Amino acid sequence: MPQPTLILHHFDQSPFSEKIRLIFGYKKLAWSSVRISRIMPRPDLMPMTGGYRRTPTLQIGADVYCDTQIIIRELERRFPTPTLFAGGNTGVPYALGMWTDRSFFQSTVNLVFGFIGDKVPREFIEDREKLRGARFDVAAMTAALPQMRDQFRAHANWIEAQLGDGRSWLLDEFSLADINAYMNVWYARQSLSSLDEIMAHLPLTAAWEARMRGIGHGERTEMSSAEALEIAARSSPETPEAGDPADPNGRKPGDLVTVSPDDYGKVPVQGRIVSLSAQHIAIRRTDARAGEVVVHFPRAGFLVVPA
Ligand SMILES: N[C@@H](CCC(=O)N[C@@H](CS)C(=O)NCC(=O)O)C(=O)O
Repeated sequence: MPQPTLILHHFDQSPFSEKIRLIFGYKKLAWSSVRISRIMPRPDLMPMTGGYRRTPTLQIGADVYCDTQIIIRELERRFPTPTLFAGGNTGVPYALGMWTDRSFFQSTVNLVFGFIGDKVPREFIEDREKLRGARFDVAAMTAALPQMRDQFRAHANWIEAQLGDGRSWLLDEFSLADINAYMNVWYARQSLSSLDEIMAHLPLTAAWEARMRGIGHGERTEMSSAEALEIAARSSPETPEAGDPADPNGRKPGDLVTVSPDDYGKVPVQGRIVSLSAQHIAIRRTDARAGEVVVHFPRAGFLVVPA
């Protein structure tokens, strides 16, 4: 079977997108890149996601995957070799995402924007204030720069400690744990000319960073957002209906629900459940421009509410 067209809606500076680009590299996949704007609006993407606005989103035909956790799950399901979960490490790499994507990431964001300071464009600040529902106070981040350096170093030092016995990767073999943790170092590297001052004291992490960079991004081709939307409109979702007899709330296919992130970018997306489990929920919705789509979300970090 030919590989389905994997369409990543992303922007080049996005650290969460870098995770997925690296997985394309590791799994040697060809993919289509739709470059979206760093700030809203994204008029060709919202018809597909139903309002979910965080970056990246993976589209396969009329199936749309929101959040890196569910994108990774789907890529591993479709392309299991080489695996991201070697040596029986099937739970911990995901669980580590709650460290790398939340507290470690927050320290990195504060460090990066504190460093960039008053060069951050006004429109970007306003956009991220809407995203977070809170002030994006660059002046406060700049004032807290010494503390943020400490925080970033403390998190990065856990990578250094883990590599301390001479291993190449965080677990026994290369895994999602490396991708998740690396995102933060990659992000700091893009924006922080002074990162080397911190990394000079983390030599194992610096060598690991170089190994990670060497993985590459697979085979990338550019696609327009209009073409991606057109692909969704002329495709049918391929997600089969599947209930979860163990669902603790008795949710089932056909139920009308909203799904939203529990931390930021909390836009509720409404649809009818197609498939669900402890780790995923897929909902069907119809849009005038995208047609019928199925939108997929993770469960950890997302709230499902009857609509
Ligand atoms: N938990 C999400 C977080 C994604 C995230 O925060 N992405 C950033 C960009 S790297 C974002 O959405 N920024 C706001 C935006 O792009 O609208 C995931 O794993 O995909």
